[in-house]
Amino acid sequence: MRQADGSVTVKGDPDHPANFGRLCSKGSALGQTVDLDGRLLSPMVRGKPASWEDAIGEVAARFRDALETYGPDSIAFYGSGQLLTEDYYVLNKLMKGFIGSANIDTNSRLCMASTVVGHKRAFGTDTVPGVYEDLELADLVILVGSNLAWCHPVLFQRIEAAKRARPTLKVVNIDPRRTATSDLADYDLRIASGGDVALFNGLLHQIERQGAVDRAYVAAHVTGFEAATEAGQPYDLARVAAETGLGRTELERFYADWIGTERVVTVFSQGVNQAVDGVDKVNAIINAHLATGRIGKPGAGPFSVTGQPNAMGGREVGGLATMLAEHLELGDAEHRDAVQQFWGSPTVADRPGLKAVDLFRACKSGQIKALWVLSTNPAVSMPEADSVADAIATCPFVVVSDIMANTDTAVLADVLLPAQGWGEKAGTVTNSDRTISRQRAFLPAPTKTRPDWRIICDVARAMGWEQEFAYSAPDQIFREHAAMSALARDRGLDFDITGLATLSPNDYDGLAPQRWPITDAGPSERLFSDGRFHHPDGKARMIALSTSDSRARPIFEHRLITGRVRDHWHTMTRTGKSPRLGRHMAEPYLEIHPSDAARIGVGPAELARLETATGAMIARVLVTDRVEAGTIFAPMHWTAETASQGRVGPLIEAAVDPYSGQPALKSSFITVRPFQAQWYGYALLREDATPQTDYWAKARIEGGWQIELADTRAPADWVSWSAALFGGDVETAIFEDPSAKVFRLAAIKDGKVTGLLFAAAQPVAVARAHLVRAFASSSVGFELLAGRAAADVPDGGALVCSCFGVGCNTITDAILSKGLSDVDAVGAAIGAGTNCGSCRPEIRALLAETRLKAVAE
Ligand SMILES: Nc1nc2c(c(=O)[nH]1)N[C@H]1C(S)=C(S)[C@@H](COP(=O)(O)OP(=O)(O)OC[C@H]3O[C@@H](n4cnc5c(=O)[nH]c(N)nc54)[C@H](O)[C@@H]3O)O[C@H]1N2
Ligand SMILES: Nc1nc2c(c(=O)[nH]1)N[C@H]1C(S)=C(S)[C@@H](COP(=O)(O)OP(=O)(O)OC[C@H]3O[C@@H](n4cnc5c(=O)[nH]c(N)nc54)[C@H](O)[C@@H]3O)O[C@H]1N2
Ligand SMILES: [Mo]
Repeated sequence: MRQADGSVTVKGDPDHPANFGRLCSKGSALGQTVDLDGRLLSPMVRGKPASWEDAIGEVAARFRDALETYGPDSIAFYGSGQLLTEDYYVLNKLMKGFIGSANIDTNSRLCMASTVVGHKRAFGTDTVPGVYEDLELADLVILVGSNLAWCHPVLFQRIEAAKRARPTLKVVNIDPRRTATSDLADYDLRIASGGDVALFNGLLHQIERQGAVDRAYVAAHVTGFEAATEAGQPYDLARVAAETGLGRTELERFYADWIGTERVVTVFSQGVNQAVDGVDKVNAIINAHLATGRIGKPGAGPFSVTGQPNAMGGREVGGLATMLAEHLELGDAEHRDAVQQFWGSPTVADRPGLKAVDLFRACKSGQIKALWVLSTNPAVSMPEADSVADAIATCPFVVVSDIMANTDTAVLADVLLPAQGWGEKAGTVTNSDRTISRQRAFLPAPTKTRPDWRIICDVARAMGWEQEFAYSAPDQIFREHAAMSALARDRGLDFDITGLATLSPNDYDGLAPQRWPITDAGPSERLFSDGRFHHPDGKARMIALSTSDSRARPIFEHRLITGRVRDHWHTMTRTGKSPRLGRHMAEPYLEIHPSDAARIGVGPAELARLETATGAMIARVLVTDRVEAGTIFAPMHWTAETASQGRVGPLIEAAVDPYSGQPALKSSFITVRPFQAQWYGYALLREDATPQTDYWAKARIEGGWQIELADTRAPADWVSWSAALFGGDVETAIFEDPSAKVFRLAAIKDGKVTGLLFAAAQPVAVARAHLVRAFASSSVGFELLAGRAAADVPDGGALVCSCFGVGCNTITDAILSKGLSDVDAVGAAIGAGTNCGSCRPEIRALLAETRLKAVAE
């Protein structure tokens, strides 16, 4: 909702079947991320603003030129699960049907590709059998490589509520780390990174040994049972324990729970997909469900949860180099003919195109002459990200469609095309349980921006395909897509939304969320309840699996796991704009076990340098037993825009799963060394600035920026150094307090404090939450240089609840003063944790800590 003052407030839709009106912290802060700051507001050609006509003309001419001179495979598109289905549909149509190559891949290759292949191996189609209600109907929910509390907070809360209502609902969390999700779990299995195939092969072995196979189901609906169980034979407890690092008792308990519970849902995401054996992990999980017939039933089944808003929609329209639209097969000549006829296109790609990692390698080797990147930031999110950035810089012609002007990828482009963002454009998305939802425009779009589908059609038309891309609104594209799904239906596949092929523009606008298949008989529920799958014999396949880690462990001594934090979204191009969201985690960090930290010689809040053969990173040290010794965790979010060396992508060798081509983003080998800082600093600024220090990381705050700093050399002269940071024409006031060993400097302009710097030989200890809050007021004075709150001013402490801006001190005070005993009571008293709920695990930890302290005192 736009307010009278132009700001935006965001509320959930209480009637939506997936979230019933709940939003995550990022959704709730959307109002802070949709302003025009940093937006790309005009087409740009080689750094200069250009008209749409010129920009589109340039793109079409260069693509045509590449096509005619070097052939279709000299062009590549790299898209995103954050495009809408309509955008994706026309992008795929343009590449596969008109340019005639399948060189269109997307960030879904980094996200869902292993699940797609695993599903197809098992079911014959890429189908998520379950529905979200299954998580509530289950008696046992297994989470494998899924930090649901932070990454799918709304689903997390649905399970949490179900467990509250029915405490016998058991949850097991399988992750090498202890995460916020552990909070919900009856127990964790702290599996060794990469141990999942062994664990689930072991489960299959136990299922067979303990007589838990559903023989009738297997006989009627499954092939490959014998081979799969034979491959599972060697995985007795001893072998599984050796490969997973788990104890025998833990394993026995898990196997007994799984085997003994008919209604079991196994949820999985990136801890499974992003591995060299990601597809095998997916099939290892599905094998266990097939052997016991626990699939397609209420509260039972394997359940892949996707990440991006439209990762599923992208799969439906064929937005990967390895598939055709509507779940049809690129490798099947009859499918290709049907597609070509439907589109009335001159050609159709007849072999798979380049998958993400190879696509950027082909940019570097010179095969790709023209590249279009849409709605994704590969210079940050790809493995070997330095080399990917080089490849993009080297490619002769690069177009980037984005909503932001200065992403790490956008700065490498020849042409920038300004897209309309969420809230400005309209279309549809599909979520993890096959529910298609409408996204509606409710914000005025900046005048020179266009929706992605339109930009793509503009280019297609300018390349000469006028008629075939003559859409004037997204509903026209959607109807074509829905009609095209008849091709899949007629070939025995389950993707069928023909029931939506004749929607009027009005019906499309008012389309209520619904799950496919959607035939004339209406939408459907759970799939595979009849035991019929989509291989030619109608049966599902179990896959014979084994394990071997053939990768030699190099000299690098730590295993690096990467992933997400609660309040940031990927490369932060939007969440980085929100002061509220930046406060939970304000800089790149690594989690390291106390024994490793001691051995390497890095202490809490110091900095460390992470290194591999492909790149390096500097990050803040968080000493914690949330990770095992030998394992490091670092988040994926920081970019060259937000930190000096905070990108984790460059460290990651681009090893891929052989079937899916998905990179192993969760297990690299690295070295960790102390970063030898001469000094550390913390600065608050009114204006953005980029310091010349080895380490800096900046985050938005109300009324300015905060920057963490460190360098291997101290400036010769602090005053001129600071003046440069704070913008030249300022006066500086210095407060030296030798006893505190902190150097304090204030920058003053027109009698107002415009910047503060705290510097010290050790990591700077000042009350950041207090400073940030106080700095928001334009009338701040020198008292801030104290670095902490005055005795009579409450210091809320580090931010816990982003939605309502509640800090840890406020929560602890409320717990003590009001005698609060659980998370709901805290919510009722001060609101914290009652919106998105993703901070509930942290509030619970504060409750436990406060209680412990109270007992000790
Ligand atoms: N806050 C937030 N939420 C998000 C996103 C975001 O950027 N920010 N992104 C969205 C997207 S696109 C996605 S794909 C999802 C991802 O959602 P998740 O998959 O839940 O997120 P990750 O943090 O990438 O990884 C999950 C867990 O896998 C564990 N793991 C690592 N290696 C292994 C292993 O070998 N075995 C097992 N069993 N576990 C392992 C990690 O320790 C980590 O806790 O999140 C979505 N939601
Ligand atoms: N190390 C490591 N790397 C990872 C992962 C990991 O776990 N670890 N996870 C991987 C996964 S699962 C994913 S999904 C990827 C995500 O990685 P990316 O897709 O690279 O990250 P985003 O920041 O989501 O990039 C989206 C871009 O689209 C822009 N944008 C937003 N809305 C629109 C729009 O409407 N139109 C257009 N044209 N642009 C828009 C944003 O400004 C931003 O630049 O990262 C992958 N990389
Ligand atoms: Mo993702």
